[in-house]
Amino acid sequence: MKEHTTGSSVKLDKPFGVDYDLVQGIMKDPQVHTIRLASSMRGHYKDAASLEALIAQSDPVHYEVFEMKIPQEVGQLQFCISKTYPGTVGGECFMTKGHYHAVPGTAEIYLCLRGEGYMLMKLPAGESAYEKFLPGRMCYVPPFWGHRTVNTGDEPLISFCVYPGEAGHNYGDIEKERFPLRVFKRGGKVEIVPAKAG
Ligand code: PAN
Ligand code: ZN
Repeated sequence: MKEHTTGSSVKLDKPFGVDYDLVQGIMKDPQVHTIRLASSMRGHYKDAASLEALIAQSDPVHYEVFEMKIPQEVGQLQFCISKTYPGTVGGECFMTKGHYHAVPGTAEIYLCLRGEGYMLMKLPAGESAYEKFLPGRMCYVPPFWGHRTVNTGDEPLISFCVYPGEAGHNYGDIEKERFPLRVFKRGGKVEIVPAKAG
């Protein structure tokens, strides 16, 4: 992962505005810009050998997140642009790592601006769900549901996300449990399959 803090001097204790480039799917002056490469996705794809080949070849960007440094406090709202690139690893579509919120009873809204794909979701007890991402479609992730974005298209999948200030992120639990569903694209056909069968 590459993460850097930009020089944005916006003060967050007073009302402020943020500019977006909705064509490129970027926040123009973010305070935090996170870039996750293929090499930060080890352990997430079914075909580990294909991932290693991709890392050796070019280690492409999987996704980027653009954020402001909103205090992690009750009453605040976190928001970001999440941009997942197109591509596959052994036929499995590029995706985000996925997480639960560290404060698990906090929901999230994803409004899809561009691209297409799915939000994969799961509860700690194992129940899973998915929602289609298309421009103009919003996905509501209820409290307690882990969530991961998957790009099934040929262009970046871009969403604007909003969630409670205190939510935080818990990557460890879902990494151990694994998502019950995987999304593949072979010969242009998208398939959502149980992870065991994938
Ligand atoms: C999003 C995600 C973003 C990147 O802002 O953080 O899509 O995915 P990972 O955090 O799983 O790497 C969000 O759900 N925030 O809570
Ligand atoms: Zn989240």
